[in-house]
Amino acid sequence: MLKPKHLPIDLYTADPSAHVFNGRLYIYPSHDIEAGIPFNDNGDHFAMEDYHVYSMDDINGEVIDHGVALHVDDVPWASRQMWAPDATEKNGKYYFFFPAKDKEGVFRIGVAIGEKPEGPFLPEPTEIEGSFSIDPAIFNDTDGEYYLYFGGIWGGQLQRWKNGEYEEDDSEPADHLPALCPKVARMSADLKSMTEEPRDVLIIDKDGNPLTAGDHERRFFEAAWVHRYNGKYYFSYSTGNTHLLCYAIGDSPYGPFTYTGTIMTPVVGWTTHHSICEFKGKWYLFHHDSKISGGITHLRSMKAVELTYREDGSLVTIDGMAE
Ligand code: FUB
Repeated sequence: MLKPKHLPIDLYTADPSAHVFNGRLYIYPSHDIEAGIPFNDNGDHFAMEDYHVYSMDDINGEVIDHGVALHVDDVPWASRQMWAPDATEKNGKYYFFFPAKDKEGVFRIGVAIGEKPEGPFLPEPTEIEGSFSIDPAIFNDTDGEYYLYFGGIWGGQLQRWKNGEYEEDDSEPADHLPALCPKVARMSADLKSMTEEPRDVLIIDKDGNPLTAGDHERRFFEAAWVHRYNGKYYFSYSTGNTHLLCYAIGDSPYGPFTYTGTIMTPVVGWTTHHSICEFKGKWYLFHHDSKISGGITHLRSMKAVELTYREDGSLVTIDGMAE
């Protein structure tokens, strides 16, 4: 599979986070719906209400839809906009991390726990204390520690936290200043809380300088993901308004990460969001585009494509429009 392929499913799905549990591939996407809300830069038209989990025993095999794993109505603290989720396993339990707006319209991150990888998941009564913004990605390191990455600018509200607390000020740093950083925190043993104040995930250029806010082709926008390859940590993300999936490489889950290149060029649709996962000895990029809906930006469909590493650990760039 060297060109991106849509996964054969009925619903509109996006932001696919893929993991292998018990030898089977599980995908945790957003479930896109048409809620009739006009497009705006805040992303209000992404008005998702629930999550389905998918699984497959082979990358070209049948994709099972396991039905609704969590609905916004079952989350006591959440009001709307169930955006990009992720999941992990610990000691035979499954932990589903998801963002949603709270009753005040502020994005927070919650966790819901289940006995099976496909859910259903029972949400904790409150959001993860100290969490904010969107796009949680939970990374299980080889030493048994778990790290939560999150953040997204514009509609994801990361810029509203630039002074350490929530402010209704959407201004971003001036173009020549360091870009806003995604966040990371080590999780507690029960995976229900962060053990520390979220830290900045610093993305630097080859000279060691932080990427600047004006560097829209390379700076972080949303869709954090971390995977390990040959002992290195790969931090990958979307550049948002320039529609690229990029990656940066580091020696620690905390970073800093050195910007390395583009994983995928723009797809059909405004957003691009992905995960990277090894399955049966091959590496895959899971992502989405809006081709099937005819370009409707909030009605997206998940795709998968095999990734190729070069000997130096860099990734071959994939053409997001190829099929
Ligand atoms: O799916 C809603 C939002 O769109 C996600 O949280 C972002 O990463 C973007 O894909």
